[in-house]
Amino acid sequence: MLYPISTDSRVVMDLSGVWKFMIDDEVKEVDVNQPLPTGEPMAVPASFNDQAVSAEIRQHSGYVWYEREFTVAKALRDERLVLRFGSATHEAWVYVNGKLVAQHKGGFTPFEAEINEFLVPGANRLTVRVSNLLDYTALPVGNYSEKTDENGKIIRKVDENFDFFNYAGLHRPVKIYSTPVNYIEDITIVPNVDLAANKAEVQVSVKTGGNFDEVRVTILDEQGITIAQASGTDVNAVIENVHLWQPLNAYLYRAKVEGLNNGEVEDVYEEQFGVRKIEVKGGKFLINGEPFYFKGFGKHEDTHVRGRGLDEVYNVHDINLMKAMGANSFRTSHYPYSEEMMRLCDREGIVVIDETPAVGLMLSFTFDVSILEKGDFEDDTWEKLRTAEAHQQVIRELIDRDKNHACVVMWSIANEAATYSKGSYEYFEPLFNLARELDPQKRPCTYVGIMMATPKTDKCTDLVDVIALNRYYGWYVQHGDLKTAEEKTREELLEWQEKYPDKPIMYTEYGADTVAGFHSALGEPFSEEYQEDYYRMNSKVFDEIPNFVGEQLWNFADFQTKFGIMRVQGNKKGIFTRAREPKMVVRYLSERWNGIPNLG
Ligand code: BDP
Repeated sequence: MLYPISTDSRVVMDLSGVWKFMIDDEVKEVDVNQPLPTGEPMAVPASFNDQAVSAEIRQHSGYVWYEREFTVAKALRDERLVLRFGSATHEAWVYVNGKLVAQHKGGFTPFEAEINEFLVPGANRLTVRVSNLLDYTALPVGNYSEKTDENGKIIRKVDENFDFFNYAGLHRPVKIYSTPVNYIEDITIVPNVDLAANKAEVQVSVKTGGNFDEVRVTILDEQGITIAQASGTDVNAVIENVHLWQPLNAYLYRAKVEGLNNGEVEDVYEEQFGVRKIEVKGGKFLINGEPFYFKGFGKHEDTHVRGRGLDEVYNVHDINLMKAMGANSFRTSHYPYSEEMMRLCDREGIVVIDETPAVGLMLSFTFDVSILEKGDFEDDTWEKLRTAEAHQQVIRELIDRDKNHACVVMWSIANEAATYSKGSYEYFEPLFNLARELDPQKRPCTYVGIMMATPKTDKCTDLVDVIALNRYYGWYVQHGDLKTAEEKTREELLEWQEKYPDKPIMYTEYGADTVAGFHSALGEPFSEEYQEDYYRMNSKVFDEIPNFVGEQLWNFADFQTKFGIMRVQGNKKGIFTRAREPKMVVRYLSERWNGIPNLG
């Protein structure tokens, strides 16, 4: 799916701004043919939860309504008009002038609908019903329950089966874009690099809607100079003396795609792309033929008041903080991030592990690995969960959306699923096959493994290209005892290395909750001293493991979670506060990371 941009043939209208909002009390039926009976303002894009100063809105589980008006200028009304949502979390029903035009489930991927036939001259009413419900069929996985109160009102409840607040609403821009009636529908770009010859063959495939006599593809460099041109919906363009996209040193070409009739250009779209080669070989993760070392983070889309809504100021700032620290990468834990962030990472040379919203696929839990090793552990996760269909859908939608991004070097199919349980291999094998089949660039695939999934207990490691581990030695286990934690860390990493000598190993999470400003002469847990000692201990062990290809810590910044006895206004494992103030450990990590080359 193409990102909406303005070109010589396309216009984009942004519907960001203040909409009307109300909670659906499910008592009185909402009539979509009438304006919503509410005056409550709600800014879009953003989560609805923290904007209103209302516990009822913040904690609401169920349905909410959004509404605004828009007008399409007369000059555009003969064009094809598409209403597009960057995302609606987690399910949306979209009405234009009372008619249902789109419905979409899955809170982190875009969807769109042609709306010409529903429009009237002057003001049009756009009404959206959004559900934030999650259950065992949805991703992320929520524990859902409902009851009826004494007035016959349904009270729904979603208990997050994951460790981040269930922010919801219209999180990403809502836009209307125009195209001519004959239009470019999709573009797929696959660069094949010949490193020795310093050239690339770029396959560009174009999907069109309507009819064109001719489709023309022009490859332009960063200066806008034409490098190659060819006609057809499947072209192969050769770039000699290719300028590679490198980590932290991005170079972006453009594929200008034109659809022509009778020699006239009707539609034009420009897709940026980087040329780079990703390989996993001999226990190394190679970018452009050189071993790459991941330095960076697991993150969240999470800021004050906006919640999970797009915030480009924070996106730019976060990437600048990363660069200042010598970091080069992050994982989109635990859901696809905004398209705007992906485009920024392409531009800035930030390397991204692109994760699906498959989190919470684990219905029972033990930190006692010995029970798992003995085979005594009974777990019916894979019998109870009904997420396979949603999982296939998010893989399809994520790869469809992000397939051309140079920044994406690997797909993460899930975070901390019960890959130690009976039935997990059968669940994941078809999903890995699907991702590998769908990705035109054939990127490596992984899932991010939970602590109890060890070299002895994990049943799915054969499926992954890279062993990605979330480990909390010294925090959730051996809490406060970094000496034993160090031994455990070393022991496990060596075991992985020995069992899978050809697979690269990386940490995708490790961290310690740290209250900013809390200090301890004895380096006690929760203090800034402990956080630093914890990271120093881990670094020491990483440097001993030959196939260790990267460290992405948990978390970039403190973030909001549901209420819980282990959470103090959220998760405090950030190395920055939620406001992006550095904790003490940032100095140590900056020094370390600035001293480790990205490649080589
Ligand atoms: C891991 C999860 C992550 C949590 C983190 C933690 O992947 O979402 O926030 O642990 O507990 O289990 O801090």
